[in-house]
Amino acid sequence: VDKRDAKLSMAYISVAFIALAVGGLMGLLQTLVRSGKLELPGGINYYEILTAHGVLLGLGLTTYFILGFQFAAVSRTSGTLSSKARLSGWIGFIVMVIGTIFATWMILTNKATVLYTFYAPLQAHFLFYLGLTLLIVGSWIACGAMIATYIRWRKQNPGKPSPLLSFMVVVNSLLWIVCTLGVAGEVLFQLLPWSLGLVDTVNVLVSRTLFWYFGHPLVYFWLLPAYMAWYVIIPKIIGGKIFSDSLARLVFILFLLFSIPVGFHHQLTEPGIDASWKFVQVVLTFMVIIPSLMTAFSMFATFEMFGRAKGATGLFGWLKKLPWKDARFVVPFIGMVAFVPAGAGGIINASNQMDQVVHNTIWVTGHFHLTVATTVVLTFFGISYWLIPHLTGRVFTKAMNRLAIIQAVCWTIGMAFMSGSMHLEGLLGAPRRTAFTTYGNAQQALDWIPYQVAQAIGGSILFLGIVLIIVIVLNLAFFAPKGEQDFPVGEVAESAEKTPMVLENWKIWLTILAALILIAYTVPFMDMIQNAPPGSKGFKLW
Ligand code: HAS
Repeated sequence: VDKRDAKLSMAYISVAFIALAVGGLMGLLQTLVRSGKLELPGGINYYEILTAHGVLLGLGLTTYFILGFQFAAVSRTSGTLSSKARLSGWIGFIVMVIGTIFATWMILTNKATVLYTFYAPLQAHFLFYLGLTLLIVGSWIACGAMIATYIRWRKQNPGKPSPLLSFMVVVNSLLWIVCTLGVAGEVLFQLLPWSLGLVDTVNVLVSRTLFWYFGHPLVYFWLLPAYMAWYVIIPKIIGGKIFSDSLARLVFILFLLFSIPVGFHHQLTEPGIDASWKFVQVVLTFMVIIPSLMTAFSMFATFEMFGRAKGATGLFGWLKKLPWKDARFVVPFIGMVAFVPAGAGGIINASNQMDQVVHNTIWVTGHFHLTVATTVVLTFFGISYWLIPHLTGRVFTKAMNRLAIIQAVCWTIGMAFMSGSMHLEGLLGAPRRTAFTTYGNAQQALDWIPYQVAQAIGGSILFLGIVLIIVIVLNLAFFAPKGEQDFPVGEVAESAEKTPMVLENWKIWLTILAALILIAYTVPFMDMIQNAPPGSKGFKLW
């Protein structure tokens, strides 16, 4: 990666790790408070730190890391950014940082204690919403710069399939732009005017629906960069080949199509949405599971092909041939393994009847600590181990490699305790998002306490994991020996079929995407506006 692009990429990644350090500390405090082992000093309230934890990690760490990684990926595979694209990258970054400062300031002063899902009826100070708007606008500018670099490559190489990693970045950027339109609409037309006192009421159902139109694809915006690493980077690290370029592209296109029109699966218990529309979106949710199953297949194929080429025999002999001492492989691999139960949990959530049991219980919190906080985050750590030294002109030493494996083991044990007990406690009916209470010593609530203590133990082990990753990142950024660290990009296996160009025909995919969104949302949205509660004003949006 060109040095100037490396600086840009590092700027984003640095903010991501600052968000991890602060957000992680909030997480530790939270598990201790919830288990009844700690009372927060100075009148700080539990929901304030819960909001800080969710926003800094769910929206801050992820978005900054992803954009930093994607800039490096585009620069590495589609060529050095043009000066205009790089400038846009920096403008996007500055706008995002200003937005993040506003939002964090409001949260830390208890003026935006609205949780990371921030939809109505909880209301925040308008500066919080302004901050979020800037965060989104900044990210659009950044994504625009990446897409422009891809377009330049395609113009220079007519008729050829683009580099796989750049293609994937474009899909994820498009997914992000289309899904953030929903939350931008919610913030601009509902939350900002409401927080400024320009309107008295807002339609809560519309607010929640616009949020979840964004909120579900958001989780795939987190997941796809991890998949980029699994498909393109991991094969090179292990010394193997990408199983199929076409399959990888098809998987990404399926995510683009099916990750957006599914927000209702977060609203299955929501009154005001007709059951038949929920059914339609649940069917689409099951469609979005398919590309993950294809990914599992593809990963197994890559590993098996590699192992057999190295002479492995028997059903699972190839497992022994994988580089178990290389943190760049092992850490994301643990993430992959975690995604097996995590994905199964997602399928449970998506099933209407079973969701009635787990919805709004701490099971859901357990689900997303396995998906985003284990699968995705461990893969991001695995990426950092080669990306940061690559960008800073240093090397990932053997000592750091050892520490990275210890870090991952620590993370896995901590998360097993924390997320495992969250799942079990959820099945016993414990609600999510509540501070410590025994509900007047009700027996059911007393039965939850051992699980909450287990969560606190897991949370403390995880915090040790955060300290270790910060030590490693600081080492890679400032102290590791100078040298050259490779940015690994895999090659496609000779046996793979030629990539059909239709996979890069954006007109087709964006048209289908628009049609799916319109089918899934138009009628229910009209219902929500027509049936708006009495007292609603204007376009009945508020
Ligand atoms: Fe989810 C709630 C359904 C995936 C994140 N989810 C959430 C929330 C978050 C979140 C943050 O339908 C909470 C939102 C809130 O605050 O309210 N989720 C799904 C489904 C999937 C899914 C169907 N979720 C994710 C991912 C996330 C994420 C990914 C973050 C990155 N989720 C739901 C639903 C709810 C929900 C409902 C709402 C619940 C409610 O009531 O509120 C699917 O995409 C999952 C498919 C995945 C698989 C796994 C494939 C396995 C692979 C690994 C291969 C392993 C290898 C190595 C090769 C089918 C690819 C193995 C080696 C060995 C040796 C074993």
